[in-house]
Amino acid sequence: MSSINYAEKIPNNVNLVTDRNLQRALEHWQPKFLDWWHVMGPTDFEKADVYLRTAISVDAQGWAHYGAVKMPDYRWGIFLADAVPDRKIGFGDQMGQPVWQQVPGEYRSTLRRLIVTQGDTEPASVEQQRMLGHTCPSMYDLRNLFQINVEEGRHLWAMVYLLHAYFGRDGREEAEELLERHSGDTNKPRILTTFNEPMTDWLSLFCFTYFTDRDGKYQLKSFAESAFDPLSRTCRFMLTEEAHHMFVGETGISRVVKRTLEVMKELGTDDPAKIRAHGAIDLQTVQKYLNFWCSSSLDLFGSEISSNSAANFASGMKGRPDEATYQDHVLRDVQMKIATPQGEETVPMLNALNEVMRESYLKDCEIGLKRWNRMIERAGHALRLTLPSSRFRRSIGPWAGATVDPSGAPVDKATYDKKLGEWIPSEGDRAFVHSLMQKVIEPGKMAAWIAPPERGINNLAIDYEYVKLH
Ligand code: BYC
Repeated sequence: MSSINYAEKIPNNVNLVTDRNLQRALEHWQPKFLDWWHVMGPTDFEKADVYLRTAISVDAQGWAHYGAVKMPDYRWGIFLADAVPDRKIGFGDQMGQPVWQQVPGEYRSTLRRLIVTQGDTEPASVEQQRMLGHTCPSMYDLRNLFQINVEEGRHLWAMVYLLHAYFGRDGREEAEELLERHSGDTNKPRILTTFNEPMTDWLSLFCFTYFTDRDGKYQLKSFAESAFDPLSRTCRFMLTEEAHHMFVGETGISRVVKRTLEVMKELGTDDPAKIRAHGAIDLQTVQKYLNFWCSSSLDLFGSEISSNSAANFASGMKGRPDEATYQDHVLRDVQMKIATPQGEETVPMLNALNEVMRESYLKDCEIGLKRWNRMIERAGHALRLTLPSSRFRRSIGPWAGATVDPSGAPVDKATYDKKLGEWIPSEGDRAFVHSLMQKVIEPGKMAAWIAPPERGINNLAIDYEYVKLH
C-alpha cells in the first residue's frame, strides 16, 4: 500500500518528485486551478471551516481523515490505487497481453478524448452547484455539498495528471482548456449536455447525485478495466470517492419522500396543492424531477449503436463495468437486438456496448426506487415512483427526438408538446421548488421540505456544527 506524501506542494503517491518536468508542469497548472476554484467554485464560503474528509492512503480501510478545512486550503492531489502486479488486459482483441504503462501511438487521440471528456464533467459539476450553498436545507447538507465539490475538484486533478504525464504538449493544452470551458457557457460549454443543465435547487442536486454521479460510477468502472494501466489505477481510487456522492443523492431523495409522507399523514390528504401549501414537495413533483435527471443522464452513455464503443472495447481502452463477471470478453461472434423507432435491428454486440452499460445502469437505479416505494407503500399510499423509459426525452441515439411518453409509448407531437410539462418539471413546478429553497444553517435544524438524516457524519451528532461560518 502506498501512502500519500502531503509534505509536497502537490500531495501525491506517484513519486512526483522524481520527475522534475512533470512536477514543474503540474505546479504551473496548480495556481490556474486555484484561480478557477476561486471564481467558479462554491460562492462566498471560502472562509468557512468545513468538516471535510481527506484521503491519507489509497487502501480501502484507512483512506479517510476528517477535520475542519477551509475549502481553498483543501489538499487536492494525485492519488492512484496501487498497481496490480503483472496485470493483463482483461478483454478485447489483445486480451491476455500485458497492460500498457504508456499510451500506444494508434490509440493516443481516442484515449486523450476519453480522458478529456471524463475530466470535463468534474469541474462542470462544481460550476453547476456553485450557488447551492446559499439555499442549503441544513448545515449537514451544506457540508455534504462541499465534500462533493472538493472531491470533484480532485477528480479533475486525476485526469489532468494523466494528460500531463502521458500526452505531452497536447495534454497540457487540454488541461488548460478544462478550466476554460464552463457549464452553460454559450460560447464554450462543457462537452456533455447534462453538465450544461442549470442546477438551482436541492431536489435537482439530489437527483443529479443519484442519476448523474451513478453514470460516473459506471464510466469509471469501465475505465478501471482499461488496458491503459495509469487510467485504470486512477479510476479505481476515484470510485471510492464517488460512492459518497450517490449516498447523498439516495438519502437526499429518501428524506424528501419521508417528509412528504409525514405531511400527508399530518394533513390526512394526498392532494398536491395542500401538501405544497404546507411547504413540502408532493410526490408527483418528485416524479417529474426523477424523469428529468434520469432521462438526461441516460444520454451520457452515448448512442445505442456506436462504432466508438466497438473500437474502444476491441482495442482494450474501455471495458464493461465489472468485466470479470461476463463469460465472453472478446465479443467478436455475438450480436444484440436493439429496438429503434424504425423497428428492431440486430447489430454486432461490440457496437451495442453503450446499451449494455445503460441497461445495467438502469438496474442499479432501480434500487433506490424500491426503497422509496417501500416507504410510500408502508404509509398506505397507492402512488409508486418509477424510472422513465430509456426512450423518453432522448437527445442521443436512435430515439433522439422521438415523441414518446415516460413509459416509452409513442404519442403524437401535439400530445408530447402539451404533456411534457406534466412529465418533467414545468416553469410553475420549478418556481414552487425554488420558493422552498431557504437557507437553514442552525446546527441540527432542517428545512420544512426535508426530513433529518438518520445519522451524522463520521459518528458525529446531526446537530454538530459541520460548517463553521465566520
Ligand atoms: N452529450 O458513439 P456515441 C461523471 C457525443 S459522469 C453530448 O454515441 P460514445 C460525473 C460523443 O462524445 C461520467 N455529446 O457515444 C458525474 C461523440 O462525440 P465525438 C463522465 C455526446 O462515443 C457527476 C458523439 O456524440 N465520463 O463522471 O460511444 C459529477 C458520438 O458518440 C453525448 C464519461 O463520459 C452527450 N450526452 O460514448 C461529476 C466517460 N453522448 O467524440 C462527474 C468518457 C455522446 O465523436 N466518455 N456524445 O466528437 C465516453 O466514454 C464517451 O465519450 C461517451 C459517449 C460515453 C460519453
